[in-house]
Amino acid sequence: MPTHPGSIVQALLNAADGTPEKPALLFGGDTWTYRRLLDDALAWGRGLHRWGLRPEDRIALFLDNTPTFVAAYLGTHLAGGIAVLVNTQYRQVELRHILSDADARLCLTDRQRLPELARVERELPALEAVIVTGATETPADGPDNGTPTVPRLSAEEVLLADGSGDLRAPDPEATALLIYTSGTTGPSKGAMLSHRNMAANIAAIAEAWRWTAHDRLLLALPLFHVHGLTVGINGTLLTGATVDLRSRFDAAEIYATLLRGETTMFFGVPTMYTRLLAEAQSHADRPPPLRLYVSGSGPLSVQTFEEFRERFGHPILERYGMTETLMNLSNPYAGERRPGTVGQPFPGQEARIVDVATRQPITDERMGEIEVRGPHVFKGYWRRPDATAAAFSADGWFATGDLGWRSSDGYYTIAGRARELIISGGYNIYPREVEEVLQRHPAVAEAAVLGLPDPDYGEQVVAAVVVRPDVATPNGPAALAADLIALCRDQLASYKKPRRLVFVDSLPRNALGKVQKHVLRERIEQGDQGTATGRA
Ligand code: MCA
Ligand code: AMP
Repeated sequence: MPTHPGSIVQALLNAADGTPEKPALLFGGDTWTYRRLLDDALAWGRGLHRWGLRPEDRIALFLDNTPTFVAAYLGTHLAGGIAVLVNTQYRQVELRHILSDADARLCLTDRQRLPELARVERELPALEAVIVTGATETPADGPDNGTPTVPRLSAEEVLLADGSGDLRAPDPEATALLIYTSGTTGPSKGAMLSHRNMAANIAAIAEAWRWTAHDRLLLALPLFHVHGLTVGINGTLLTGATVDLRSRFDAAEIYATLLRGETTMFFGVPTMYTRLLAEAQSHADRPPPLRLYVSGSGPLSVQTFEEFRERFGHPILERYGMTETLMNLSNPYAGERRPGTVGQPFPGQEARIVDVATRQPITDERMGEIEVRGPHVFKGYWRRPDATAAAFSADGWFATGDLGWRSSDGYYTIAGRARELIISGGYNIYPREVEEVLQRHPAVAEAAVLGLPDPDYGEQVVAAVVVRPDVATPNGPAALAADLIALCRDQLASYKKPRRLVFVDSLPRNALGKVQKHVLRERIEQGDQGTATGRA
């Protein structure tokens, strides 16, 4: 089992001690050496402690990729707190649920996100203050532009607070992160990841991918999900390497950086690779070889793998992870990277395939559900002992909900999902959540949401809607479709909105009354649905 320092904060302390002047983080033309990053993290830790953050208090991080995000994440841990990661696209429905379920006492956000938070703050009794980055003045930014119900603090106020505070590397068993992940039933649940989970997983990854202090990772993944944060940032800090962090993915900008030749590693979701391939078409030059390109968060098609190998001269290393378990399986660094597969367990971690009904292990080449076990697997769901118990077997195997098989030479293939889940550009969308919002509209009798293939995002959200016969829709179906899509955008993260909306007379149901999505899918694909209207 790979050795690890017990927490990412301890890794930072080690790197700042050993190589204080080495660049840890590059962002917007500025450099954070390990010493500077540690100073910033300590300033956040002291400021939060001074404010009154107690061990295990939750602070929501609702902001874009910035050095402030990284320093506040580490500072939260130095102060003993738990960081709650919040996707910056989240809107009312997600924010209300996550911040109230987590009982977050603090939320760190930026000016751009503040109005969305203001819409729900009255419904968050545990929220005591909002820390706003990058702002010195405080205009009226409360609900409806009125007076805020929750006090605003500028980041400067927090950081300049004269705090001393008892800062130290956290207990490895303490919860470090709370990340909300949805299920097919019930509201989304907070997955509790400990410091040890993160440190053990990244040590295994670093060993498998031969990540060293000489690496420079180009990172354009959002930090509010585990791919960007617990692989990209944690790996850099563990190995004492450098990360070139971008606020967002822009194919032209990434391509230009790759051409400069300073990058040694790039991590992305499949959509980023198809966009880099498209970008390559307008360039005569190819980037010099990188040590490693990695893809994950959704299936990488064999076609993209092959095209990338041809044009960039590199077989992308595909790996498989999950919020609850961090990274599970990986194609080999040195051996064959087999397209369409996600490889084998990381060092010190286990995986197996079980029969979906009996939960007993089955033989190679047979399809079942993937289960995993090891130091990387989370502690459980926040305040949901029932859901935690249901997810684990008596001897500690975690059921992933992903279907697949293992080849006789040990490569795992993911073939489907036991739960309803759409993965669009690496973001997860649970149909139920979108269906619930659509059903709130007075003209909707019922709605069913499913994922159909999309050349850019892998899958796209499609909704089938049955209109109530007794409600007039005077402006016609196109206007209603636009209204419904607007409703989803108002309530939910924009990437969850239906890209296509079709009106149907009824939803196909089985004898038990359950919607038969496979039948609906076939009908929509064959185009034999009545009026296919809205597109977004
Ligand atoms: C943005 N939009 C999307 C998506 N992203 N729609 C569908 N699917 C998406 N993934 C919408 C926006 O809401 C917006 O809509 C419009 O597209 C343009 O937004 P823009 O920011 O320009 O988006 P983009 O350039 O198309 O973004 C594509 C992207 C991004 C760069 C691939 O989606 C992304 O960064 N994905 C990475 C997600 C990730 O890190 N996943 C890891 C989760 P409008 O204009 O209408 O508002 S961790 C995980 O899954 C596990 C554990 C693992 O194994 O890693
Ligand atoms: P999340 O709930 O955001 O943690 O997403 C985890 C899910 O993403 C997994 O359960 C898989 O369904 C999917 N996933 C992650 N990596 C891959 C991959 N390489 N291939 C296929 N699916 C993947």
